[in-house]
Amino acid sequence: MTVLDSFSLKGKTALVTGGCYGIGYAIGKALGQAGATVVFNARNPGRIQKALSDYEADGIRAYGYVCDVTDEAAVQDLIETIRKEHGAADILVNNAGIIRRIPMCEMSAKDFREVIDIDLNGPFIMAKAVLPDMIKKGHGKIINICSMMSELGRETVSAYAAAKGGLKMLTRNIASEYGGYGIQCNGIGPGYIATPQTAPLREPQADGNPHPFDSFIIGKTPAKRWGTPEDLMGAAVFLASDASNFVNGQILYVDGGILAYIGKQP
Ligand code: NAP
Ligand code: GCO
Repeated sequence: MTVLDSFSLKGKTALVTGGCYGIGYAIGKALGQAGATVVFNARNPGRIQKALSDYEADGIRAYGYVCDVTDEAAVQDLIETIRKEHGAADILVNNAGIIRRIPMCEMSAKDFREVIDIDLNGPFIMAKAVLPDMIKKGHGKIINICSMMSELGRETVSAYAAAKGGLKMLTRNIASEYGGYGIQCNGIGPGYIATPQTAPLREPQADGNPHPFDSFIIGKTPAKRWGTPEDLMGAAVFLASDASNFVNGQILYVDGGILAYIGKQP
């Protein structure tokens, strides 16, 4: 086997949560291109149908299911369906997530709980559902999509940062608790990526000037650009494949250098 063979996902079943568009779609496409059978879930049936057409157009064999990652019974049904129809998931990518940008003192506990539920409880529920099959098989890959906010705070994203910080530690704990079963759990920490989730931060102003946050991020990123979902594809294939069998509990930041850079003197 050559080192390139170790990146192959042929014969593997990969489950990507929130795999309809954005980062999840790019990761699903990458795992499919590497040979995996791609299964994905989301809440919106119309978006799932659109994504199935997109995967087909991209030459990827994919299967989509309506399932909310916070609904434990629905998740158990999903995992059983995948096991029956495609074989137990070998790879889980916990990608599904939301954000609420509200100053903390104005944020309701309901809003805070909803973000924590989807962004942290959801990955727990999904990982707990796939681990028994991975333990039986003696191998498995769990990839949690973390964030700059796993390491940094900023105004208005208290719930999201708390969730993504927790997700970093959930990643390390799964790695610690199940590494002995041939299972690796790692994270990908994207920088600022151009997707629907960050569209409000990039919309040009009424006078045609760039959004101040757009300019801020480009200034804070050594690469001097926003990332694209495609920038994450290689990291996803690496962490989903045998090439990373001795990598466990790590967060791989794909951020154009933001976390390394203090920023330019004004
Ligand atoms: P996005 O464009 O908002 O897409 C989110 C996806 O998650 C959608 O497919 C959505 O579909 C699904 N989803 C949301 N809640 C769900 C639930 N309860 N159950 C199942 N699916 C659910 O987000 P994105 O920018 O691609 O980000 C994807 C992940 O990367 C998120 O975890 C995000 O926090 C993280 N991230 C993003 C960036 C960035 O700059 N964009 C950077 C770092 C990390 P439905 O609404 O149909 O369910
Ligand atoms: C924000 C952004 C970020 C990105 C991402 C950065 O409002 O600051 O949405 O949180 O989504 O998580 O890594």
